[in-house]
Amino acid sequence: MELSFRWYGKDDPVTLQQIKQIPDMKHIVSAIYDVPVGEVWSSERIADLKSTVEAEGLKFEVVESLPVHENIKLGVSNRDDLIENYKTSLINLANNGIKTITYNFMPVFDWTRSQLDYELEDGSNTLIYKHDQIKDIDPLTTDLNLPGWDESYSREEMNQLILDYRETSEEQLWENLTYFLERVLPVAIEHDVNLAIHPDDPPWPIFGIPRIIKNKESYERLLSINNSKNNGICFCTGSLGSLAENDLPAMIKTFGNHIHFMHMRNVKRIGEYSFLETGHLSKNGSVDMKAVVDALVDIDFKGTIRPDHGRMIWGETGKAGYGLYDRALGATYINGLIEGVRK
Ligand code: CS2
Ligand code: MN
Repeated sequence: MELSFRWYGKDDPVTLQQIKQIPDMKHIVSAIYDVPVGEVWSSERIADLKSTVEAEGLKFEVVESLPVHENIKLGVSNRDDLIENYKTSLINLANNGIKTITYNFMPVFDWTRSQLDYELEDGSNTLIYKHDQIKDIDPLTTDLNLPGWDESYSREEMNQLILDYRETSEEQLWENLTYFLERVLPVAIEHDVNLAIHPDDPPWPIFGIPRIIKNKESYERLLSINNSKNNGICFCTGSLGSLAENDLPAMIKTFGNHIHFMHMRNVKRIGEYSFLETGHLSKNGSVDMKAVVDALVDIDFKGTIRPDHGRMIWGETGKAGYGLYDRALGATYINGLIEGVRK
């Protein structure tokens, strides 16, 4: 298992030069952010990103994320064309040495929080999700915008999407994911690229919209679509850990060779369907991070790990959850756990 760091490209206030100074940092995880969702990532653009990363002595083998267009998730109109484009991007990525492609099947909203700068006792700021606050928000009338969400939709388009998803059942969403995987996976297998689905965050329905990648049963169903190791998982301890029923080490052992990418972060559950993001240490939150690493060593995990969201500390400003300092501390903590568990 090797350590990686998410980098948002040349506009990211965190630089590759800073990232490579984190002890034992080996990979950059990134994406092409200025190609609209649904269009093809050209081989030239991928090669360009790769050489930028490699010029700093880092590897680029994991993409996060190659986004799935809403029409594929909704299963409407031009989904076949969009799936063709997805396959072309996948082949272009494979030809450039990419081994793992992260994606998610979250309707409209990627990760969702009620506040991005909640102040912890030590004065740091963090992301928090309080269900009673989210419940009171009507996304049709409130201007919601969180980092990580696709900003290209107009208000009208967004509202239409929300209404369409409210008409979509969980079952329908599963059928649409199945339809997508049945077409994309053969190409992934042929080019030996791993797909890695990120769990829904939070792993329960929000705004009256279904969410399907939440727990052990979700992964069982995912693998029942196709049991090839290329039908893979991006295992996010923070997303999955916000649901108390999820026994993370047991899930890692069960789904072992399907896990290609680990997101390591801790969350503290603060009542039903509510949590805040803490520092990475086990003692800071509800996730036993050491037990997670134990399980990874146990399955002889060969994939890539990254520290996931960090708090904003030491006065750092920037993209909430994606500053340098706390994620670097997280990386170092993960290194320590791996060394300790292995010895
Ligand atoms: C989030 C997401 O937990 C996370 O990693 O920051 O943005 C996630 O990276 C994407 O949903 C993966 O597709
Ligand atoms: Mn994650």
